Amino acid sequence: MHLAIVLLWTLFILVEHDLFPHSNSELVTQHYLGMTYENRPMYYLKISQPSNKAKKIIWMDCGIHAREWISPAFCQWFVKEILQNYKTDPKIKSFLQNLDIYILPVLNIDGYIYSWTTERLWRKSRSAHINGTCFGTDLNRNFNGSWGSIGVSHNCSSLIFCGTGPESEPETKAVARFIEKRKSDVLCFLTIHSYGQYILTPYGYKTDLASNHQDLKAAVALKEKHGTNFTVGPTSLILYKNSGSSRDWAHMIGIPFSYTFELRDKGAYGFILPPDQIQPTCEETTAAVMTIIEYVNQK
Ligand code: ING
Ligand code: ZN
Repeated sequence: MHLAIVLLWTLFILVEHDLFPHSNSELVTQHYLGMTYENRPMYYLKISQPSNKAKKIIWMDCGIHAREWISPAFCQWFVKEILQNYKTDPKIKSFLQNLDIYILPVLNIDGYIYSWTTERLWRKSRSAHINGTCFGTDLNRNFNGSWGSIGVSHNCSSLIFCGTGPESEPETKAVARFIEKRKSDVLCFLTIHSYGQYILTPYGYKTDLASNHQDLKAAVALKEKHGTNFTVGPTSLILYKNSGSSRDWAHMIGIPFSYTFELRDKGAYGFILPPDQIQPTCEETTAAVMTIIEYVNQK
């Protein structure tokens, strides 16, 4: 139940500092994105400083995989950090003049709830297939980027089942439709997973490098916090190939910067990250994401 602790604590901090969206409506607003398979509404948070200037968009989603509990915890932590510091931190102040940040705290809500109530290590969504004999699509294999070609399964009992077609799942479709509509304004697409301690760049489905591949200062900023080592590189070269990931898809439709984070740890505890690592993980990841935002803002 350790995530309950951090969630309650985050709520507590929000209340204590009077940081709930309603009281920060000049900075954070909540918007409807779509419905999950089990008919739960998906909401994203828009962090935006009012201005007449046209702004670019940073997208960040957490919790596309149910069991990766540190990921949704991080998205919430990140919003808290912005709210606590945007009035005083010159770096945040400055990038909020050019950028809006859109955050989806839990993409796979059905799977996330299932991992709390029924099966801690559930990964996929909860859609029913073949007359309800098997459940769940790997939403990070369901995007329309070389869909179904490599590093996937077409068998719905597999952990990496890619669905019955590109964007066959409502959660995938909701995110894809939203990004497509704004794609000329989206500067950077971030998607947060665990575990492994990587920052992964496109592509996953082929070994070609993204046109803008470069070493990121983000891993340096991350390590400065608590000494944690992260490896940076293209998925297909440093891990294994996969297709239909949101990161590849985002870059393929023309979004200049697209990264997958794999947060702590490297396998000692894996998905069951101990409570005492929640805060340091959120702190170091905040440093890395802030560095990426500054970097893409200067490009
Ligand atoms: N990893 C991601 C996954 O969808 C990934 C990203 C893809 C890593 C391919 C390595 C290779 O599998 C996790 N942990 O979900
Ligand atoms: Zn994952």
